Amino acid sequence: MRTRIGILGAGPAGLFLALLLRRAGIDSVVLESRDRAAVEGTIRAGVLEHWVTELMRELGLGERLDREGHVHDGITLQSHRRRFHLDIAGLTDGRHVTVYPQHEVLRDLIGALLARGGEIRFGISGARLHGIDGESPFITYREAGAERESRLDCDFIVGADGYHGPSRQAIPASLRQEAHRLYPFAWLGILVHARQSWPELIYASQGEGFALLSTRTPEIQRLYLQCDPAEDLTQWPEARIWDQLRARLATDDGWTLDEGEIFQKGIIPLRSFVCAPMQHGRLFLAGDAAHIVPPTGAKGLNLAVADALVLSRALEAEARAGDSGRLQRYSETCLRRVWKAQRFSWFMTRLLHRDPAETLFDAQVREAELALIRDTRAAAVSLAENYVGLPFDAEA
Ligand code: RFL
Ligand code: PHB
Repeated sequence: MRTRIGILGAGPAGLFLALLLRRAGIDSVVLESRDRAAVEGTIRAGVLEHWVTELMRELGLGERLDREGHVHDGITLQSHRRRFHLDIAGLTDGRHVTVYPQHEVLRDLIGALLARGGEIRFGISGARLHGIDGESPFITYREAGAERESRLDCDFIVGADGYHGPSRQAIPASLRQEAHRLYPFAWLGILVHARQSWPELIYASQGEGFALLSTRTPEIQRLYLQCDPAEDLTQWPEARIWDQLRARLATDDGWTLDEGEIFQKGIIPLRSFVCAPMQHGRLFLAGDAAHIVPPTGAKGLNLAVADALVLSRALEAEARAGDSGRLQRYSETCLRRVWKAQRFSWFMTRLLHRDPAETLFDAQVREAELALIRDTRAAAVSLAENYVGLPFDAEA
């Protein structure tokens, strides 16, 4: 089989890219190891930056988003049993974020791509990248249930296969620089059948640490709490989860948390990671394959879309006018945004979590930082602009 762009991975990065290329009349094939139901059913991110929702509408993906997505003009921050509202729209000329789950975005993308004649091979295995240093790269893999290997020849390969995928390793280790940070805490995330307890997301830092109250639908809520990364779910019976959530979200004004049946739970490690460069020869990495942020800033999915947009523009310039300048600058262009998102995600994580080794001094500085955001316009604007999504560089 032959195509212009071979894309490994049908996550947000790979699918946004494939749809953007389709709009530009550039053929691609997406190879995905999981089946379609698994891709469309995995619970992950929830918050879309303002420009991502605009891009979705521009791509004809606005209908369900506008019907089922929840627009949030602000977020609530909490510590010492007191809450304050950060007026994101007021601080950013009317921009907002939308809570619309990642798996719904993926359902919309897959539906649109297939309806427009795009090609996705689900359930493939054993993908290997070849010839990225030369003119004729290709991917070998096995179709679901097939005995013989298949081969996808292409002009360029895009590694959009997430943090654990094989693409990044195809860049020689001697040419790859990897920056890591691990955190001494993880998140326990649950999905609950309950009504919304508060009109916006609450980021709380109280008692034994961080808690986040988010939503999915009017009947389903998403909550997270900081836990020890060495713990597993057996150490978190439901009573302990609710005790901790109640304690970390408690206020003095009579507010109560709407509780309900927990129907999904998991523990998520927190890490920061950047691989540079994000390209080598005819291979381009996009999304989590090249960078991971801790979820506190809600940036991971949005960064994956940003990479896809930059790469689609670069591939279009190359296809239309033979101009490969943007492709050559792809990594440099993306990494400028990536590092700003890394800084913000690290800042939010440090601000809101209790490090087990935290001293009284560290705790007081965190408290002062929160007070600064509450009381100072400059600090509030900085948080709001980063949370809602930074503008793109002109050249991107
Ligand atoms: P993905 O989504 O991991 O997709 C990669 C795809 O590649 C496939 N794959 C392979 N296919 C073929 N052959 C192989 N060898 C393959 N190996 C892997 C995988 O099956 C998969 O389908 O990466 P992508 O596209 O870069 O997208 C990244 C985002 O998914 C991720 O950054 C976000 O989910 C992070 N994140 C959040 N981001 C936000 O912007 N806002 C949020 O509110 C937010 N909340 C979150 C999050 C991530 C979380 N978890 C679970 C890590 C909340 C959580 C709890
Ligand atoms: C979510 O709703 O899953 C969510 C919201 C905000 C975050 C991370 C995750 O920062």
